[in-house]
Amino acid sequence: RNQTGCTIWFTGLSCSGKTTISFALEEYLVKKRQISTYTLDGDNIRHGLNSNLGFTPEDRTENIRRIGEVSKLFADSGLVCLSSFISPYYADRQRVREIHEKSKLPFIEVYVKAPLEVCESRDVKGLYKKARSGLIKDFTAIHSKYEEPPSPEIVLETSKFTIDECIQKIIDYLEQNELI
Ligand code: GGZ
Repeated sequence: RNQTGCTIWFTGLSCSGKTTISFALEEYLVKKRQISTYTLDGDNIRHGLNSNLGFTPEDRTENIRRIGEVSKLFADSGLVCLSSFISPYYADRQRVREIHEKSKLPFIEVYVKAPLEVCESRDVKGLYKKARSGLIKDFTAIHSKYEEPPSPEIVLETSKFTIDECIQKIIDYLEQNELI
């Protein structure tokens, strides 16, 4: 299949479920549909390309700007690029969207939505606890703002639906828009 690439951009709080959903979707696309994907997340970006950036507002903006450019390149290569970052600022996400639109590459913003209380109770890495006790500063939703996307392509409420239901919603969108 001569695949047209796109970027699926997951935004949401720490522990909202971005990585879990993106991995489940990747497994479905690769194994069930033989569609090539590439995942960008904190693990492969914040330790490499963006290892000089922290969590000040300026650094987050630069983090997202670079990731947006890289996502566009992967999408342009024909892959489904799965990018999972808190990406807390509306203007930064809009800029990534514009970068894609300029290159006529589809950009699908997925808001992975869960109440702070739920994210905090999951606390997979214990970072909320550290943020509450002051060991981590500038933590998103504790001392640093998260701007909800006003018009994302897809909203996934991870505290109300299963992972399979969430990825099905993305699959339906991709099929309806002839992206897969
Ligand atoms: C938010 C932080 C912070 C602060 C470290 N604020 O749950 P995680 O651990 O695995 O995901 C979070 C990740 C966020 O990095 P992003 O590149 O996605 O952020 S942004 O889009 O805002 O640039 C969390 C960890 O890094 N982490 N310190 N202060 N998350």
